[in-house]
Amino acid sequence: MRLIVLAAAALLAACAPDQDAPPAATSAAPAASSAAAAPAVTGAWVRQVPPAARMTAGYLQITNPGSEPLVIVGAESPLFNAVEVHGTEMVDGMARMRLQDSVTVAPGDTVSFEPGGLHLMLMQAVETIPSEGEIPLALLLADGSRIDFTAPVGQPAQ
Ligand SMILES: [Cu+2]
Repeated sequence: MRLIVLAAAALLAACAPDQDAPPAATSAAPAASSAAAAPAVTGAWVRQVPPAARMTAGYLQITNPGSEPLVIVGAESPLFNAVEVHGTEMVDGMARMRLQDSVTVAPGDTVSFEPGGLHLMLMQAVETIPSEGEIPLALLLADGSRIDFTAPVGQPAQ
């Protein structure tokens, strides 16, 4: 398991400077062929909302370094009783959000959850949604595994 973690860290070193992989690992070329390389969430954030709000949205990028499609079938957070994966589509000139049964990340691909597109809909907040700090989240995968991560509360980049 340690080897797999190091392989993923090497692949993602460019966007995850806090990984503790030794510098030599960046030259580990065979890592790309590892079928079990761990998927990685980067750039996650949750939209800051007024104290009375009971829902908000989460955004992230997810990279699939493996050789099999990565299928996201849901998400969850201990701070929300309901979390859904939503897409956004234009209907008669209006942006409508739509529940996604699944989102597939092809091998070697990165999928972005971003304002105006895919997002995690965080609903039924258990308590007041924090206006700062980090929100714990998890992506649930079709194979029964999960990817845990935290997302800082903030505003979209200008
Ligand atoms: Cu939504």
